Amino acid sequence: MSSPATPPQNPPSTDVPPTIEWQRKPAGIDANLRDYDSVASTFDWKTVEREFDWSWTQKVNVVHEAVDRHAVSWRKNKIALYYTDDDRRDEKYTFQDLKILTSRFAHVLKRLGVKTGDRVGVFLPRTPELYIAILGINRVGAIPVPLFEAFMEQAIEDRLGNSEAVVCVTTPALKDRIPRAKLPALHRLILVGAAGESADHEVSYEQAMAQAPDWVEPAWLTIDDGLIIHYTSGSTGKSKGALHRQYAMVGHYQTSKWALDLREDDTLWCTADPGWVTGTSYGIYGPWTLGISSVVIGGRFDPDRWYQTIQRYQVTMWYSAPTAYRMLMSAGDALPRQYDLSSLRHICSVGEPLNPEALRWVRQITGIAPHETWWMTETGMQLICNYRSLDFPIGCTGKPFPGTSATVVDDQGKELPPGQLGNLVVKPGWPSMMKEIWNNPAKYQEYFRIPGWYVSGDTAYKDEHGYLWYQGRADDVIKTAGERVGPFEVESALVAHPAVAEAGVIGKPDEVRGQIIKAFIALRKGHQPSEQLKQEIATFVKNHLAAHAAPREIAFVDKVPKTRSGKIMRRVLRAWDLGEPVGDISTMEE
Ligand code: 6R9
Repeated sequence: MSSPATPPQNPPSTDVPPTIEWQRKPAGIDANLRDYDSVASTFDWKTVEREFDWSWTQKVNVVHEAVDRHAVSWRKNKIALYYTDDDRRDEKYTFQDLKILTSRFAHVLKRLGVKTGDRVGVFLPRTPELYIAILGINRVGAIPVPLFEAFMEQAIEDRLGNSEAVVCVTTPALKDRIPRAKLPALHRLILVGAAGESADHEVSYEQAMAQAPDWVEPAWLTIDDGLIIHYTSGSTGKSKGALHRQYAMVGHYQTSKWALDLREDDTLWCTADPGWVTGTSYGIYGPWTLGISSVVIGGRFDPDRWYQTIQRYQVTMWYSAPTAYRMLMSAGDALPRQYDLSSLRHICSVGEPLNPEALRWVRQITGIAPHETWWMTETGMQLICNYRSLDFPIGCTGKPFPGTSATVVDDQGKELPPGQLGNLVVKPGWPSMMKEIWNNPAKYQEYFRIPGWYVSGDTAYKDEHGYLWYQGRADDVIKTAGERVGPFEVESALVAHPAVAEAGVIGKPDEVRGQIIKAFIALRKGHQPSEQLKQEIATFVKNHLAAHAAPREIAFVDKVPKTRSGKIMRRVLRAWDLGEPVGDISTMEE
């Protein structure tokens, strides 16, 4: 591989180059993780296991650790979840409330015959019912399959079909996107907010919950049993289901403690939707196994509401994504000044690299520098982070979480010296590592193609102080507004449009969204390029796959460049986009 675009940076004490700024830890810091270096050299995950009741009862279920044990402790009346949609709903749920509601929901599932190990789809807007459903599914030992609210029919069919979900929890507004005729395993829908009687094979959530008892004992599992499946995208093929096991809670718990630095009196606002892994690892399992209060807001992104949320709930720990920080930044400096943001004591960022400009801006308006956390759907938990108790060079991704070992290697697995760009890899065996790719052992094996390592698909280098610097993806996976999109899924949706003969999709760099989706399209005979057709094609993808997966830019081309074996040469598309020379195209067809 070539050398990195940005050279590694120098130490803080000597020869600080003008381009690098060190973020100093706050004076008198009292972080949960006090001394990174000494902890990182001695830490043993076994010590964390002791924080869970199952370590001595041998009876495992995340709902016991995240809800039930708090409901019989002094945390019984502590607020677990604050919820508002600023419109119709404004609610609070204690740990005791969650115990009752997730018990009732577990009962509803049991009555429908849902058993340990079954998969249950959760296709809901961000409401309390989404959280209750996920933990209710966990209570019966079944495996939740969250489906992002914006998904359309094709995306739903792929995910519910692959997981062979037996039940799906949804709403009357969303249910038409579930193609039941194509999903033979799916025998019931549970509808939240259905008015009146439900149709055949449909159960009213409200009616069923009203008749259910307040206590259902969790199904007792082992640490290797399923916790959740999150579907995610690769550069080839359809989305794949990363199955996590119950033991992942050990990783969620400890990273919430040391990277998010959560404490008893914190109020966490993790802005991610549980349709994505951040919304469950750090919106459910991490904070609640720790017994922390969490804020959730429904509805669309709106800068005013976001600041309002911090002020109203006195949010102390804010976990969000670079695109959100950049969108707030583009809404201007005057707006945040109208709010009291002084409750904040820690901020973290995830999903894409946080550019120094956005970091500095957040620091300027809140007084706190966002700390990077790097991880993936497949890793289940944060693996490379900046920590409150550690200085860090602005722009770096951070250091490996204690007890894990992320590093940079060449294609043979040899560790590279500082400054050399290579594959970002992790030594397998951290607690939240995915257990399998659902129904696809071959895909799972691909992650371990460099012997001895989990291969992330990202490229990075290490500097001489041990900080890792994310540099990009080694494959064609797109991150747009923090959401991971596989080009193949978008291309498949595009070619389903009657005017499209061939399509190739890339991520194009974008100042706010990190990347946007750009499609190169060759039209079928008889179709003429036009702005109107571009609109029509983009809308088609929006309606079939998801709004965030629709191309924001379309270019019409005579032919989409392919290798002789028919693989789309996205490298050539990227060069076309930048107006750069295409390089070696000797493998191109004709
Ligand atoms: C949690 C999540 C994973 C990919 C990952 C990388 C990118 C995530 C990042 C980051 C730079 C960070 N990514 N965190 N890149 N800095 N702090 O985002 O999971 O949706 O599976 O995406 O996101 O490219 O490989 P997921």
